[in-house]
Amino acid sequence: MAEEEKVQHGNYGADDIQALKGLAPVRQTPGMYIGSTGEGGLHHLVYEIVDNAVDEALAGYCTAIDVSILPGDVIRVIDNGRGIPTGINRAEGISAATMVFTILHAGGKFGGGGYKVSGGLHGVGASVVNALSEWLEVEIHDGKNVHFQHFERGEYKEPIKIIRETDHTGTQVTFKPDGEIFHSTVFSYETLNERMREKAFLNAGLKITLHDLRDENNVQEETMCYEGGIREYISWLNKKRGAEVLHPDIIYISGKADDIMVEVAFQYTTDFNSEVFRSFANDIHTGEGGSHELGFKRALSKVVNDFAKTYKENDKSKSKKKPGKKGEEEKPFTGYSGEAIREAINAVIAVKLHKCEFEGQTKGKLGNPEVQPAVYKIATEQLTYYFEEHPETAQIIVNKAANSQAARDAAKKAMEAKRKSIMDSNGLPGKLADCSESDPTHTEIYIVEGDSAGGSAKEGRDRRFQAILALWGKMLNVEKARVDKVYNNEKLLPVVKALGTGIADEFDISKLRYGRVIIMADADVDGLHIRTLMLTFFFRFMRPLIEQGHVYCAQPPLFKVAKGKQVRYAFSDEERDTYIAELGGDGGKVVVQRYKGLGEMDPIQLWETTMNPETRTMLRVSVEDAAKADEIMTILMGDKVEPRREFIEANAKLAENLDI
Ligand code: TTJ
Repeated sequence: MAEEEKVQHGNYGADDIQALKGLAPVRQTPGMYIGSTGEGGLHHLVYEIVDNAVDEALAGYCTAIDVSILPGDVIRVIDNGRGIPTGINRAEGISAATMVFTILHAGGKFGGGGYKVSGGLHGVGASVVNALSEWLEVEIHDGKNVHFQHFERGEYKEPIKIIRETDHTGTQVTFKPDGEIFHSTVFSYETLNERMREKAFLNAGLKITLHDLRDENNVQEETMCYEGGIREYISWLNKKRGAEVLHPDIIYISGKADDIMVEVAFQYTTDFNSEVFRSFANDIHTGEGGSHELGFKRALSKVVNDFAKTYKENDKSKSKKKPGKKGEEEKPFTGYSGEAIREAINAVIAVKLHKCEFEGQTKGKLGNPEVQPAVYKIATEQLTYYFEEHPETAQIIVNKAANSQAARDAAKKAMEAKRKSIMDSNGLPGKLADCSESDPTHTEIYIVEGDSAGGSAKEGRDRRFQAILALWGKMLNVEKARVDKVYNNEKLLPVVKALGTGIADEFDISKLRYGRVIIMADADVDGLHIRTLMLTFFFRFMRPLIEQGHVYCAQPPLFKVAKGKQVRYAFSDEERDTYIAELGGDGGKVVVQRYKGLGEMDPIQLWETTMNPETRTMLRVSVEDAAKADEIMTILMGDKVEPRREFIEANAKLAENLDI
């Protein structure tokens, strides 16, 4: 390979070879470093380079970053910082700049201290971009000379060299993503624009210019610079959403605790029923929230409730002077719920810390536990001060919390009444074909999607101990559902009624009417979708059912392989091929039927293959399985677009079939 070639040329020392070797794994499994080789990964290359320049800005030495998409979808990033150091690194024996582009994780080695945004989410750096580029060129202006180096797929033939003189400082990196690695190498101006704007908001005063120079007849460019930082982000977001504001001032909090830098800006809108939090850690969007969001939410609840309490006390002491009605003893104020307090808020939270830990399915959740108390401390102190200084705004926010709470209490009451009437009627759902036995240690219920499969199951079952519940209608999007919605959903309500346990706080396993709850869905993507929905529902509203091992997935066969009267059912492609060989061994015609759905099986086949306890195989659902389903559901159905996009990119095939 190329590396060995270079050894033969004898141009480099052993150190260089080591450095080159370091990047081979990046090209082998790019997804591990940049998430994917789809559009997300492609654009990630730009962010990775820009982040290095942003770090220089955070260090206080760079004021402007210029990003261009050049013809041929080549990217150029220029900053006006100090320039990457070009001197020889003693440990490695090569230029520090060369190291930045050829050694994994080399970024953090120099210029330590201060906060860094580079090497963030995927923990990679410029070397990864270099490895995944057909070519990359760096020009470093150090105030005297321009240093230049050219790389191809992460490798170099010549060391860094001086090519001319200069009187300014800065770094310029130009690269062309490798078409051998990426599905497409075409950049989206909108995607880059969005991300660069976010960067500009998060780094107040930093000037970022984006140019699209690919088509000289259609040049696009925008300079983004926000002196107000995340405050301006709030007003920009409100404008974009077309949201009206509840109070004129944007509340801004900033400070540093435990070496964590915290900034929060927020404003309430008149968009009730909404709650918008946008959080970032070291400029990385944390779509799943985390410890910084929690810290702020707790602080907000505390301060709003403290003020609400003093307002109430003041009111009381005033009204005491008037003669009060007898028997109208007021209940002590116990505080508004966090949800009520946050209703209609629009908030941006940005923290900067030395080492971020990201968690969750899409690594979109800040894990560092020390961040929560730091944010809480800064936010309670400053919010209290702000409310004292701005009593009109404080009053508006507290009143809004009171109204939100009242609306929620009323909704809850209405829901409670509705739930009572449903549960008291005690009737079983119409679509339930119940079994004759009633001892739950023997009974099982099949939850089947669709009437035709339900029909076959009803006919094929052993009606003594097997009940069938056919589901129909539109499934509720459980992600957005609250408890009250479940009781109103035509698809889930029959399940709740048939199982008899109730849900959520009222779940009572001792009322379970069937020992086994079996989800029977087609072996295709639609079936997968339904299974995911059902498991998510059980996970959220009836978790002990899963924890105690009551939930199963039926395993219907994929193929029927028959020759004359001999029949085999296959549950995988391999099994099918084995049976074809087995039955076809002594000649004769083997017929293979692929089951597209449960409905294609006659009742006897369904009994034999999927429902007969003697012959069937079933998968017992673990809490982990259900949690996985829940996470997938959150991503697919949730409000958060970014994780969904990443998930869809990572599971492009599945998502395509899921039709989302
Ligand atoms: C490191 O500490 C000593 C002074 O220079 C610091 C540094 O590396 N600065 C720096 C890096 N400025 N700009 C970069 C940079 C810019 C781009 C566009 C790409 C890369 C990989 C680094």
